[in-house]
Amino acid sequence: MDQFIAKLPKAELHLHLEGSFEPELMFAIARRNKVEIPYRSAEEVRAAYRFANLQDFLDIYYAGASVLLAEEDFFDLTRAYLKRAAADNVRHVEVFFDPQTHTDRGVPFKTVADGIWRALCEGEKEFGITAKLILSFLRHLPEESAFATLKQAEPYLDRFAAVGLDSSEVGHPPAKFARVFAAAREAGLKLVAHAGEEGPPEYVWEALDVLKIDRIDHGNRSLEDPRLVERIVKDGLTLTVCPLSNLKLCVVKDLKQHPIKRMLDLGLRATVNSDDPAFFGGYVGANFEAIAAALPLTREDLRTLAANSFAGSFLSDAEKSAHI
Ligand code: ES4
Ligand code: ZN
Repeated sequence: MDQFIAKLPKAELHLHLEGSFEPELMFAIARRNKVEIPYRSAEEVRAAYRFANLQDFLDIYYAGASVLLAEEDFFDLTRAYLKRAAADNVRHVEVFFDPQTHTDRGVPFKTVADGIWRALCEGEKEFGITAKLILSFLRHLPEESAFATLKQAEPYLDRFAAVGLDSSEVGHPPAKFARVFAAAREAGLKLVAHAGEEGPPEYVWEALDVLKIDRIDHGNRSLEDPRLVERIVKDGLTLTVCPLSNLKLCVVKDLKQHPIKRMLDLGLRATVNSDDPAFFGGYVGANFEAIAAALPLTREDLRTLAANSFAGSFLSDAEKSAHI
């Protein structure tokens, strides 16, 4: 089965670049930037990656990202991800970055955007991976901060396919960002949002009805509401599901209870993604392998999941047919 999975051409639609920051690279960049990190080895860092919930993880994720300072750092981070994704036969990626995590520390937006963009352009030639970039707003910060970020992005709008919404979900419902999402739509961007990871089905409804998103990140808790499932199926929206993330953040107790098979059976367009692979123990190939081992997925199901990732991407129809 793992051979079969390895050979499937895949797209990855839910990946936080800051979440692909492997401890070895973190140490190398910290040394280069003369920044102290409170661990002695990569093994010690990995041993600290035990999370009871999303917030537990986010605290460590933001601490790790704080060693990123120069354009070259963002380039190295992005290049390392693309190289690793290519090894899993990933052909197309739509990746998130969190500008506020960096601009709030005094790193200029341009430094972040230029480093990532250069790596994506070079990666297309070197690894044959096409890429789109999603600017993600931090939902624990006020909407004004998201507006300021969108303003900073204006000179680079042609580099961004979409805006997203991530970070602490509960207590920060989608409607908090209604106006900035409307402005992003006006600027020609697609819209995605994390919804129903820890938050209730009502947050997914709000992401659909108030934000008018084009794709749902996670969406697990949608299954608690049959009317919501019906709506998502009717609209043909894609869910970017992240099995190992769900396990490590205790969204599911055990992968045997993971809802991805049920999602497919309900007619939902589910995809498999790695979210923050450096923190959750595996890239997209490992996520496929883990669900294939835990659930009664057929080869046809696995083929469907991989095909869904291209169908649910923001590639044009012509670009999609070039990939499949
Ligand atoms: C995230 Cl798993 C997850 N959920 C919400 N926000 C995030 N940022 C990075 N990973
Ligand atoms: Zn995520």
